Parts: sequence; structure tokens; C-alpha cells
Amino acid sequence: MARPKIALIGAGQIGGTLAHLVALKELGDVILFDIADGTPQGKALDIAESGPAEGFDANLKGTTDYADIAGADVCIVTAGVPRKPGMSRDDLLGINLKVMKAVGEGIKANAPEAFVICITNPLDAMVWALREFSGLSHEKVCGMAGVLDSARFRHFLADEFDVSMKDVTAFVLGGHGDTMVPLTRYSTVAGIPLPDLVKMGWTSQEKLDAIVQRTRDGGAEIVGLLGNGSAYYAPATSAIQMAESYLKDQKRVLPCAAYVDGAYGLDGFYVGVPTVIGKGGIERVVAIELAKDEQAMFDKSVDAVKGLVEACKGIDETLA
Ligand code: A3D
Repeated sequence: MARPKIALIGAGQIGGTLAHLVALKELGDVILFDIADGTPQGKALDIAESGPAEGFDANLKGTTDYADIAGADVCIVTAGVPRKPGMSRDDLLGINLKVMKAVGEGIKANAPEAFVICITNPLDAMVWALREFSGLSHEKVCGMAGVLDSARFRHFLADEFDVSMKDVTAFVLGGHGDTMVPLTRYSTVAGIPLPDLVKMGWTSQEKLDAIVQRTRDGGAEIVGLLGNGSAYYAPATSAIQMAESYLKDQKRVLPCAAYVDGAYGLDGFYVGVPTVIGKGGIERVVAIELAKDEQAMFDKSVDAVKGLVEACKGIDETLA
């Protein structure tokens, strides 16, 4: 049986890390695409040359030609520009929207059967635009943000409680960014919800609030430290978890930017929700009942994404 074909559109920091992870995990063969001639070819060759020492079997090819992504099973999109210190994700809208148009058309023409995971920011608006430009079905196009946001939340919680992060689960909803909604009552240590852990004296409400805020600001913290570019190791790992669930039909329950039609009071909109990812793509949106304050936070987050989607329509009339 042929190996799955995984196309990585964008061969920058995240794209290169994705290629390395795909090879290390032997998830399939890699096509690394970028417009910067030399970069995808160089990274693909460098990673391929690590194969003999690492012991993986995978073909890696770098390219600037969309024809090479033909028949890809998965496309992970990181093409565009990342944030610089002081920039918000939303500042990237205009430039990355143009990139999504080129990428969407490239996928439409060459890999219309692929499961597409968008990572380019501002995430929720870009995944919407990418779906519009590519014309693929909604269940085959999603965005990576929730897995990363909940991983950051889990990391901070495990640190605070001094327990294994394997026993910490976290639940986040809404758009990727400042309006993200971490749901503490659905986040647990070995099944014990966070509000109960506060009552048990494991932490204080103030410390928990600070962790929630640090999670919301998690991307900016890394941008500030790096001084040049944004996070890439954890974003790449998070997207790989989603791709693996699709390729192996694992049916993992993962939060991602998915098309929500009917749940959460939404009729046809991309935003971060818990989903089931299997061979059908986004097979299910997990709809939970929100408390009043949670719904208010979620609505605020949705409104922020709606503003960006409207801005996209203002920039590119084919989206209106
Ligand atoms: P970077 O290292 O700059 O890589 C981006 C690559 O895209 C570069 O190699 C460019 O040459 C390439 N590129 C630009 N235009 C095109 C095009 N039209 N077609 C193909 N390739 C193109 O950035 P990065 O890898 O650090 O980040 C990539 C994106 O991910 C940025 O938009 C980030 O803001 C975003 N990001 C999202 C998250 C989420 O959690 C959603 C986290 C971290 C970064």
C-alpha cells in the first residue's frame, strides 16, 4: 500500500517542523511547498538526510510547483507571514488573505480530496477564507488552534499542580486569540474539575485566573521572547495530532476551528469547538450546553471572528 501523501504549504518555521515530525512519526511522504525557491528543497533534503541516522522511511520533496501536491491526502497550510512583537494576529489579515487565495486555488486544482488543516493567522478568518477559495466541503477544511491553546493550558496547569500533564485535560472554545474561552469546569486533573481543585485548596481562584490569562496570551509570550517570528514547535505538534487522527481514523476528540452549522447558536460559521476527527474529516461537532457567562464569552469571541470575516469580504469581492 502506498504511503499517505502529506503536502505542507509553507516551508517556514512551522512547515519545516511539520516535515520533520511527519518523517519521524512515519506518517507518510512529504511534499514541502513554498514560493521562496530553495527553502523547501533545502529543508526537504536536510530532513531526508537525517533518515539514515534516525531510521525512518519517508520520501521528502521540496517544490515551488503546485502540481507536485497532486493527490495529497492531507494539506497543512502555514503559508503567509507570522507576527512580529507588538503585532496582533489580526494585523496579518490583508497580506495573509491574498496568500489564502493562491493556496486555496492550488489545492482546488491539485488536491481536492485532501483533508486541509489551516494554521495561518488570523486563524479563524483564514480557515473560512481558505474554504471559500478552495471550494472543498466544510468537513474537509478546518483550522488548528484549540489543540495548541489547550496544550498551553494543560502545560501551565500541570506546572501549577506539580502533576503529570498526561493527567490534565483542558477544554477551550471560541476563536484563537484574546477572546478564546477556556472552560474551567470541563478542564480536569484525573477527572476532577478545576473549580473543585480550587475548593480542595490545590490552587486559588486568583492563580487559576492568571493561568487562564497566560493561556490567552500564550502566543504573544513566545513572540515577545523570540523577538523574531512566532511559536512553531507546539503549533506543528498540534497540527500533526489532528492529521494523524484523520489518517488513522482515530476519531480523537480535539478542539479545532470547524464549520458549525446549527450548534452553539451558529448557522454556518468557523470557530473553535470540540470535534471528532476521523477518516471523514470533521465527523462531528461536539455541542455542549453553555452556562450564561460562558455563552456570553463565546458570543464575544464569535463576534470578533465575524468582524474579521467581514473585513475579508471588504478586501476581496469574490468572497462577498
Ligand atoms: P514563517 O517561518 O514566516 O513561514 C511562512 C512561510 O510561508 C515562508 O517560508 C514564506 O515564504 C511562505 N509563503 C509566503 N507566501 C506564500 C505563498 N503565497 N505560498 C506559499 N508559501 C508562502 O512563518 P511560521 O511558519 O512561523 O508561521 C506560519 C503562519 O502560522 C503565520 O501566519 C503564523 O501567524 C501562524 N501561526 C499560527 C498559530 C496558531 O496557533 C493558529 C501558531 C503559530 C503561528
